[in-house]
Amino acid sequence: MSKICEVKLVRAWFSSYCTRVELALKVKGISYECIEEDLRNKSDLLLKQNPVHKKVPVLLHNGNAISESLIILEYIDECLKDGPTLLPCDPYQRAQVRFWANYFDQKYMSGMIKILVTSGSERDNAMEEFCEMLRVFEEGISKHFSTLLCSKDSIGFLEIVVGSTGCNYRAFFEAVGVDYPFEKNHKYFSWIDGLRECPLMKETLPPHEKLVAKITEKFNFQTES
Ligand SMILES: N[C@@H](CCC(=O)N[C@@H](CS)C(=O)NCC(=O)O)C(=O)O
Repeated sequence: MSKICEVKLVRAWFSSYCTRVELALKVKGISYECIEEDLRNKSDLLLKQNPVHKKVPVLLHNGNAISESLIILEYIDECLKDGPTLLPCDPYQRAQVRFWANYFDQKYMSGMIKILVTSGSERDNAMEEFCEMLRVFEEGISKHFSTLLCSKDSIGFLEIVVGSTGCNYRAFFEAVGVDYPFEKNHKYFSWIDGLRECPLMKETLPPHEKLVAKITEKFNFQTES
């Protein structure tokens, strides 16, 4: 980042897109200030700094606003050349990381929401689609990054994108009361469980119980009596 380094993050505590940005800033060793946003009553700051999507996260760097989590991660990586890099140096590896990060970004949350909002056979179908999506992801990353699924120590671009969202899976399934066939995506879930144990992930992910309550409230689940 440039010399006058003022970094602020407009965020919502439960947003995995915001967790991504916080993880990236921490990996790079950049200190930042959080501005918590109430998404039910959006602030003038958010509306002014992200007038197109009106969503968090927004990174404010010396007064310049950057939106969209994947773009923010690349911005952070490019601005601070010293220290660990988030994307690999090799262009082909970098392209693969971007490809699988995009795949996960486009498919994971929409697939998860389909499970949350359906029931009966529709939910069974949604879960099957989700399993298949994760199977393709698992196979793709095993092929391109042979050691990735066994490693939980280094955190780069893909671990940030996948871990920030994927590490919360228990909260989603607990809120909905879903009995998910974890054995079908065994490699993926053991990698995610390992990632969840990284100190940086642990301190940055939203608290489990608070997240379960938020998801339950958002999707209006009835507790079975
Ligand atoms: N593609 C965006 C997604 C960001 C996003 O969906 N943020 C949600 C919070 S998790 C939001 O601000 N929602 C407010 C709204 O939809 O009005 C990114 O990667 O940053």
